[in-house]
Amino acid sequence: MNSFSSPHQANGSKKPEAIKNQGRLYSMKYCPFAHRIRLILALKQIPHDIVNINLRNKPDWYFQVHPEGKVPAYVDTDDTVVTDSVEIANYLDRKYPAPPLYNDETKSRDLELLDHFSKIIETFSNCIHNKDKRQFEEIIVEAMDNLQEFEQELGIRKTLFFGGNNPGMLDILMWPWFERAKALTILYKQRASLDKERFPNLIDWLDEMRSQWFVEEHKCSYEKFAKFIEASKAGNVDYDNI
Ligand SMILES: N[C@@H](CCC(=O)N[C@@H](CS)C(=O)NCC(=O)O)C(=O)O
Repeated sequence: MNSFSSPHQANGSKKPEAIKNQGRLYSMKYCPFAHRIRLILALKQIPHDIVNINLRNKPDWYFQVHPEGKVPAYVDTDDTVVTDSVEIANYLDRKYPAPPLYNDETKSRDLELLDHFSKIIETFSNCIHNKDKRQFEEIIVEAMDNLQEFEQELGIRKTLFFGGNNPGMLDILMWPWFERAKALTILYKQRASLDKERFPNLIDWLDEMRSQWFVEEHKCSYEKFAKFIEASKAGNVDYDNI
């Protein structure tokens, strides 16, 4: 069951049996943090199954896997449990080095940029949860300013991806938010897009990322993501039927 559409387990469900010689990702279909790990598992072709968790009605047994009941969590074949998407991503990269997702020259800058990207994640999350009370235009101006550094970095590296000729760790860890970004225009009923003059490198990057096989395989439509957010706010999210 490595389908990312496997039914979301709710309280009262029985914990699915582990499969021999396969790691397990605990996920939720629309979670961008879990999406990061699905991309890495796919790219590195790591044998695994996916168990989705109903985050509104978590199974009791899930708290033995992740004490806070969050996704993603990864349980390895030797029962090692790793939580937090960046930790899991680095764990998998160490254990399955092919293809490599960091290179020595850019690793420290990648980690710095990843840290700066958390500001964009925070802005996105505040927007979808209605915690940012500013006008949409004002939020977008700030987000674009924060993206400028990423545009410049691609210009300095002169490569299609932050990872070079192929997507690397930074590309993958940022992608889920770019794929969901247009959901904001549905939720706020206002248009926003990257300006061609200001963000030529990032626009090319988006096109290239979108056409990677492992990205296509795990595509999360922004329309469905917006529906998921609206249903979550209304308190009637049905994870398996959006
Ligand atoms: N820092 C964590 C964040 C994970 C996270 O916030 N996951 C959300 C779903 S997208 C979650 O599990 N929410 C349920 C909860 O907080 O109870 C990571 O990178 O894995």
